[in-house]
Amino acid sequence: METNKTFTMIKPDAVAAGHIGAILDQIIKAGFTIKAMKYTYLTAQKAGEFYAVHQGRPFYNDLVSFMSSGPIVAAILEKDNAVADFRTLIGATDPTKADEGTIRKLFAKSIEANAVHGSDSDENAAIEGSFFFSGLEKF
Ligand code: RTP
Ligand code: MG
Repeated sequence: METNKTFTMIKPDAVAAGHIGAILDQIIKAGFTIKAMKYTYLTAQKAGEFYAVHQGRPFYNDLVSFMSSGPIVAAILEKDNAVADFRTLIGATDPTKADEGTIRKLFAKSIEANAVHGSDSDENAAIEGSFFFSGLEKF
């Protein structure tokens, strides 16, 4: 299991608000290397599969429609301690609880439209990266 990679999405709210460049800038300045990246779109079915772990939670249906409401940027990132360091960089799920200077504090609109996704474990980072990228696209 690799411990130096994580997976992220810039979510539809942040793409629509024109924050792709500013968010990538923060990610790179924090020491992450972009290993793979694409500008793409999740259908409701694909969003449902991606967030299947949350099926049954009260926010699941809204989350699926939000995540399929517009284009996203998906990327695999590399850094020592990538999963934990990236979650520190993005801040708490609820932007009102996120630390100053974090990506969600700066760019998130709400607990749902919270600008970015970050994997929560090395195992999920590998699963989520493979959801979007083939072996050929990962180097
Ligand atoms: P993510 O998976 O997107 O990186 O976010 P996270 O770990 O911080 O939060 P998680 O608990 O995994 O929730 C996934 C996403 O669902 C939306 N959410 N909405 N309305 C709500 O109470 C609520 N709670 C979560 C957010 O978009 C959250 O990032
Ligand atoms: Mg999560």
